[in-house]
Amino acid sequence: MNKKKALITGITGQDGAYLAEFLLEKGYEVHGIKRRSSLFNTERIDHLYKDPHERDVNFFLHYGDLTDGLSLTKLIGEIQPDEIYNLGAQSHVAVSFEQPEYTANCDGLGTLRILEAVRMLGLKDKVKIYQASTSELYGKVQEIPQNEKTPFYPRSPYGVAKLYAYWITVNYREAYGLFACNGILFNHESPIRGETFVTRKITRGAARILLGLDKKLFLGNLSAKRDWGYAKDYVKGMWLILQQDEPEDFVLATGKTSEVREFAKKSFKELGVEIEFKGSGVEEKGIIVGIDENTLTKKLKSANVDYTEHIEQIVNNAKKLIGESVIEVDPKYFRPAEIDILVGDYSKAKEKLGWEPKHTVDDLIRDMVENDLEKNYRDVVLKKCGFKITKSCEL
Ligand code: NDP
Ligand code: GDR
Repeated sequence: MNKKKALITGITGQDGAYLAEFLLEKGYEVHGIKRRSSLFNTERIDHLYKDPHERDVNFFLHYGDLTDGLSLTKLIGEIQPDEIYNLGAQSHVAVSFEQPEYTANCDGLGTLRILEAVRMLGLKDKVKIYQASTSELYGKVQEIPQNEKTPFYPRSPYGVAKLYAYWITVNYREAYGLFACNGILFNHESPIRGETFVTRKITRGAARILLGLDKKLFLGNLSAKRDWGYAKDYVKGMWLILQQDEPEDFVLATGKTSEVREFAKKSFKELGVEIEFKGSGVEEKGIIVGIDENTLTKKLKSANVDYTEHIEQIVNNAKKLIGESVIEVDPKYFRPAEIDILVGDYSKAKEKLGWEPKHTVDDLIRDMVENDLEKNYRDVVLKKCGFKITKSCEL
C-alpha cells in the first residue's frame, strides 16, 4: 500500500516539529517547507532527519516560503501530498505590530497561495488542507468561553491576517469544494516553545535566575489570561480534523484559563521558590519571599543532566535572593491593543473527533521548567570554567 504523504509548512516551528514526529509514527511520508536561513534553523527536527542517501527515508525538507507563491505551487505539484498542514506563519502577536505588512503577506496571503495552488493544479479531490487558525480571532472577547460560533474581533495585525486566512479557507471550501478546515487553536506550549512567547520566557527566566545566569525577568502585561494547553495534544487534534469525512472547523482548547502572573508564580514554585507580587502597574514587582531548599535540591538531582557538583552553590545563591525582586514590568512588552482573556470550549472536538487535552497547565509548567534546567546546564558549566555568558539579543 502506498504511504500517505503530508506536506507541512512551518515544519521548523514548535507545532511543525511535533506534527512531523506524530505523522512519521503513523507511517506517513513527511515533507516540510523550510526557509533559507544564514544559520542552521532545524534544531527542533534534527532528530527526525536521515541522510537522504540512505534507504527507507520518509522525511524530506524543501526550501520555500509562504510569501513566494511559485515555490509553493511547484512543491505541491511535485509532491502531490494527500494532506497539507499550513502551520507556517509570522506567529508572534507583538512582532505583528512592528511588521504588519509582512505578517499580512505571510499569514493571510500565504494561506491563499496554498489554497489557490491546490485548486490550479487540479488537486482538489486529492488534497486535504489544515489551516492553523487561532483563538486570536476572538480578540476583544464577546462571550466566555469561545466556541466555533463565537463572533470574531481580532486585536492585532496578526489576528487580522489570520482572520483573512480563516475566511479564505472557508471560501475555497464553499466555492470550489476543497477539503479545507480551520483548527481554531488556543495557546499551546511545550518545552520547545519559542523563547519569546511568555510561557517559555518565564520558565527559561526562572531557571536561569535560580542557576545564577540571569538577575531579572522583564515582562509586559501580567494580568492577561490565556487558555494554555500542551502542543503535543494539539497536533493530534490537527490530524483528527483531517480524518473526518466532511471538512469542518474545530476549536481545540483546555477550557481553563490562567493569568500570566499565576503562570510565573507556579514556574518559580516548581523550583522551590515562593514569589509574591507587590505594587501595581509598571511598578509591580515579583519578589522572592522564600526558598524551599529540599524542592530545589530534588529538582536539580532529578534533572536529565548531572548537577551534583553545582547543587551547593546554586542553593546558596538562591538563599541570597530572598527579598530580591526578580520579575519586573517593562512597558516595551505592552501591546498597542491587548486581549484580556481567552478560554475555549472544545465540546465540538470532543463530540465529533473524540479529542480531549491530556495535559494540564501544571504538567506543562513542570515539563517546561525541567527542560529549561537541562537546556541551561551548558551555561552553568561554561560560567564555572570562566567563559563569558552572553545574553540573547531579543528577549
Ligand atoms: P512557531 O513560531 O514556532 O513556528 C512558525 C513556523 O513558521 C516556523 O517554522 C517558521 O520558520 C515558519 N515561517 C515563518 N515565516 C514563514 C514564511 N514566510 N514562509 C514559510 N514559513 C515561515 O509557531 P507555532 O509552531 O507555535 O504555531 C504554528 C502555527 O499555528 C502558526 O501558524 C501559528 O500562528 C498558529 N497558532 C499557534 C498557536 C500556539 O499557541 N502555538 C495557537 C494558534 C495558532 P522559521 O523557523 O524559519 O522561523
Ligand atoms: P499570544 O502569546 O500573544 O497569546 O499568542 P504570548 O505568549 O506572546 O502572549 C501571551 C500573553 O502574555 C502577555 N505578556 C507577554 N507576552 C510576551 N510574548 N512577552 C512578555 O514579556 C509578556 N508579558 C506579558 C501578552 O501581552 C499576552 O497577553 C500566541 C501565539 O502562539 C500566536 O501565534 C497564537 O495564535 C496565540 O498564542 C493563540
